[in-house]
Amino acid sequence: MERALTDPQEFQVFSKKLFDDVDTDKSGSVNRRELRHVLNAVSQALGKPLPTENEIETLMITLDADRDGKINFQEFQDLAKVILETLASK
Ligand SMILES: [Ca+2]
Repeated sequence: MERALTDPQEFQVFSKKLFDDVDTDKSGSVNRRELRHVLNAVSQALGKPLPTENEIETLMITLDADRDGKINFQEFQDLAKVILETLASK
């Protein structure tokens, strides 16, 4: 998985797979419920406290560059990068 940090092609594969996993209703975008779900899973994997609703809201606003209330694949890649770096540095 660490290769995805340095290899853009590997990163594409990693982020696409993660996006598909997170987008459980296969709508093509990630809503707040799905975002909360993945953040909870990552927090649990790291043994950290679960994110608060405020933190989820803030992240949602930060990621949602086109302000349509959903995170599309383009927008999701920023989060995928953070998740990858976090898990890799564990
Ligand atoms: Ca969006």
